[in-house]
Amino acid sequence: MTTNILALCGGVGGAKLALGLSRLLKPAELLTVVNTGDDFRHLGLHISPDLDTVMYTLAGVADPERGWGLAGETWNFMRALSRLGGSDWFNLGDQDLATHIYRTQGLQQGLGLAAVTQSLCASLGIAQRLVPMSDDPVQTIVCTDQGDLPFQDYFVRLACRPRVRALRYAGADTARPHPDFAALLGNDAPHAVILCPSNPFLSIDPILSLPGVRAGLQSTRAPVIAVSPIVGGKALKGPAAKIMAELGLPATNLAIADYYRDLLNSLVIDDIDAHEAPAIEKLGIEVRVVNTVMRSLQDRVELARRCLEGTS
Ligand code: FO1
Repeated sequence: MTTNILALCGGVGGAKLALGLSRLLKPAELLTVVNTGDDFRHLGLHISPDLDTVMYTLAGVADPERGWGLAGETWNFMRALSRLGGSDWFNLGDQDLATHIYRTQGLQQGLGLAAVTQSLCASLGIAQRLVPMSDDPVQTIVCTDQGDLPFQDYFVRLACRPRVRALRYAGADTARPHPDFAALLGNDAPHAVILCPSNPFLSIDPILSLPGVRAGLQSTRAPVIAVSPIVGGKALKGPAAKIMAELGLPATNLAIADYYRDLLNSLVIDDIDAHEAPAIEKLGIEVRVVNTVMRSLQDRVELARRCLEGTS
């Protein structure tokens, strides 16, 4: 199979670009690798939030306001659980529950996460190839002023309030990248690698921490193109800018470029940040100035088209 484009992505922002790419490329031409550092076990279920978000987005069933979960969701289960005094800080919608139960059952039967994801994608009518970064567990741990926190505790339960000091990805040193992903890091290089506009620390770094991934991307002959998640000094969604400040980095595209410097050929930044282009180019990174704020499907497709420019 010829994979022309390898996309690495996390949740909401990454999913939007993955959707744009999927409208321009044939299913066989695109491999989307999704972060699983956010995965956790909750109420006995295996939850894979970023896989869910990308799947639901590609299937056209994601909730457009929240970005995660299903459109038209109902919350009877959560209300009932709450009345019983059960754990109600992480919201599992009535329909969404089916995904988590199906996944958990598949894993219990000995299927890997990639196989269960493939089956879920087929049921949702998704033709694009979507794989978890690894079948092996990796857990993003946020080291904060309130101690080391599992990702969803930091992100949802504590609403990203604790100050971040560092991040680590437990299990990443031994987790094996999905074989289709690993193949593209060797001789079978794609025409381009796209780092979606996902949080570098929470979504892309867990993928880069897997054995051989960073080195593979450093030495690949494919151009590596990142879409910056920072627009006008802020993250469009999520805590990227807050975390950058807490880690002593300015919330600028230049800081993003510098952070990915060892990997990057091109950085895609928003029109509003055009003034940053010369400083980024001084790092030896090509800059593409475009609209990166994806409000409509047309915005997603157009951003994907600009990412693919020059790749064939
Ligand atoms: N995000 C929230 O902010 N609150 C929630 O209660 C929540 C529930 C949830 C359930 C299933 C799922 O697939 C995702 C869910 N998310 C929720 C999103 C998720 O925690 C984050 O957006 C990602 O982990 C960050 O990319």
